[in-house]
Amino acid sequence: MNKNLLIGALALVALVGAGLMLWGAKPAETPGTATTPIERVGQRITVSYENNSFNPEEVRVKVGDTVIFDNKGTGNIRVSSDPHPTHTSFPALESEALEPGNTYQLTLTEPGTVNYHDHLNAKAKGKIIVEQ
Ligand SMILES: [Cu+2]
Repeated sequence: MNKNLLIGALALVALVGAGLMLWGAKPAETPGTATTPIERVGQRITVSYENNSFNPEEVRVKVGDTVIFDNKGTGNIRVSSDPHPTHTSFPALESEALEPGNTYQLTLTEPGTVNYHDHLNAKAKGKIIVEQ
């Protein structure tokens, strides 16, 4: 008799315990505290060409970022990788002739350093440092 009572009591405790666990497993609803993972999406970095030079001359970007060359000068430019005039160090960086007001953009997909110049004014130089 006492033994049956004890078993019954234990079963009740177990049931209540399971019920509490289920209750506790319900997600707490706290509006406004939801967090979204912060992901660094591709940034867009602008390099202006003005007064016969690139500004800034050196930019540091991450893989996946896009560099936009903006011709704010008064004549055409052509952005090409070094060395002048063969442009063999980074062939992906090679614009058409850009008239004033036009832009050329390039997305960097690998870490490394890209040296470039204005092919129509090869003294104007610049550098893109791409980090992982
Ligand atoms: Cu050149």
